[in-house]
Amino acid sequence: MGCVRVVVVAGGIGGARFLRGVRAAIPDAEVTALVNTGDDLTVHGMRVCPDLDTVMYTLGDGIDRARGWGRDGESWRVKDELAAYGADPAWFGLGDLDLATHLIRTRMLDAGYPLSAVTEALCARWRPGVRLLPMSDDRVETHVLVDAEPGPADAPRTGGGRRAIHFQEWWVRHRATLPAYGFVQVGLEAAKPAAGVLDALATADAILLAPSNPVVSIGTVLAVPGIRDAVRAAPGQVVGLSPIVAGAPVRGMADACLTAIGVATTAEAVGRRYGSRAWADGVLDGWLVDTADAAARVPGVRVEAVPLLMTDEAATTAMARAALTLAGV
Ligand code: FO1
Repeated sequence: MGCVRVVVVAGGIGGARFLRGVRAAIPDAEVTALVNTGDDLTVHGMRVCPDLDTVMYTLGDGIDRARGWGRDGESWRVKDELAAYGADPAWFGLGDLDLATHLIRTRMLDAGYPLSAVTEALCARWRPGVRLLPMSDDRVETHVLVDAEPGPADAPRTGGGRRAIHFQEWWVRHRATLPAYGFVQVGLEAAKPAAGVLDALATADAILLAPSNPVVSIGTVLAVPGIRDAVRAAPGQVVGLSPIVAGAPVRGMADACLTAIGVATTAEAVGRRYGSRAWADGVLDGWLVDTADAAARVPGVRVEAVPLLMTDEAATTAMARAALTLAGV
């Protein structure tokens, strides 16, 4: 048998850290990261792909480890100049070094290159050691349904009703504190899996769902027409890792996202949301939970409990190894 092929479905910061563990756990394998692009947005005329960039910078050792996103050694002079002009949005900060990535990406997209080709070109510099694939070369943007006029909870609701704001505005400007009534992936129906995605899934010896946001990251990737079916039909085992430990997200605000879709913030509820591959629409064969959640049960899915806190690279490598073992690789 040739070298082992592993596909990791991932979002941003948690997914990037997990991918470092996968790369260390199985260094001779061909690892493909299938990355969420629903967080992408256009700011100051440039296309920004937060999850692709977070994975690329993390694996390419260019990430700011404290922030988890953006470049190390970053400066914010252009951001401050834009603010001095009163240029919106002021709430989404682009660092001076990070700007180079968005300028290159925007120029290539404008020249007609698909996002997968742009990502490959950027990775020629960063050399992440895994293949990065956007979930789609088509634009898909996650928007969040919130109250039309957010204000004090007891404020009289005038017309009531709801409006959709871009995920990044909800996440960064409002820190996910606005009650969310659901998510809309704009452009999803017309989106196709990016070049190479279906082939990677069809030839994978194992597919791992990284401990990323199960709603707006993993959920968005699986919602691209054709991807969920390709995962369900894949010859390799499918193993997910819970992003929820002891009832709380390991990082980020996945709990606000789960609440918005009526799913409890528990390892068991998220596993059941993904569902068993033996059942309608389910995708899982195995579900890795933290030792704190060892009582979790997911019908039709093998559940195993191991430490899931990515405290350092050794811990992350160990959990990646556990996931690969559960996937039979
Ligand atoms: N997160 C913030 O909290 N504030 C920001 O100003 C911000 C800017 C930003 C720019 C580029 C980028 O790749 C990521 C950025 N992020 C910022 C993080 C981003 O919102 C998240 O990484 C994901 O979109 C959520 O997983």
